[in-house]
Amino acid sequence: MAEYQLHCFAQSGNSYRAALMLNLIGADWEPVFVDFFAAGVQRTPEFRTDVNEMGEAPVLVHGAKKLSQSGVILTYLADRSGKFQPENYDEQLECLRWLLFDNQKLNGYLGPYRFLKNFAPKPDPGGMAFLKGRIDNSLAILDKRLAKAPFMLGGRPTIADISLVGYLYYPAEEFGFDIAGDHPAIASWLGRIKALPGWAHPYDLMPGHPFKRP
Ligand SMILES: N[C@@H](CCC(=O)N[C@@H](CS)C(=O)NCC(=O)O)C(=O)O
Repeated sequence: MAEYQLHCFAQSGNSYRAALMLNLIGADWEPVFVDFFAAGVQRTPEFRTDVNEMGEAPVLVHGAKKLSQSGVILTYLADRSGKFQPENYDEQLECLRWLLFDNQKLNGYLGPYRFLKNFAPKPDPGGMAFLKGRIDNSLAILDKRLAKAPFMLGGRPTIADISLVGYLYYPAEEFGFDIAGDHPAIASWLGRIKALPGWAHPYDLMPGHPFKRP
């Protein structure tokens, strides 16, 4: 058995943050498929009792430890490996600031938008327009920040970057707009992260691709 198990599925950008981090630090890990679409495993009482009371992927298992929330998983793996860590207290706070922004305002909207567009039967146009407005605003904030420095905290990548790329490598047609094409600083940054040893696309890293409609 590998040292780490990650409960995840290919379409989940939230899970991708953790899977990518495991790969970038060269961890010995294996995925555990969460059958999110066909079986809705994450909503079963068994999953909530045995895996994650919050009913979400990702979940990282490391021996007796079970961690959910990608920001917590990233922090744990950075602390253990000494890689992609914020370096001092000010950086820790700055990192946390971007993790929270990402979870609420960027991938927190981008994930549901892409889910509704691709996997839900009939998305409500008003709801989609609301989400798109929020996404555009957050992407502009990110693009402006990345125009100033190669990575979120400056000259080297940290878990803030690994969190923020959560949904950004999925194909443009899944969103119906081209994030990299419309945001030059984001595009260059995505290229820099893609060049890190161990980078892999979410569809190559986690089980469940291609998506089969249940
Ligand atoms: N803030 C959480 C978000 C996790 C999340 O929302 N995961 C989705 C899959 S991408 C999920 O499991 N949702 C549960 C459901 O819709 O039933 C994190 O970063 O880990």
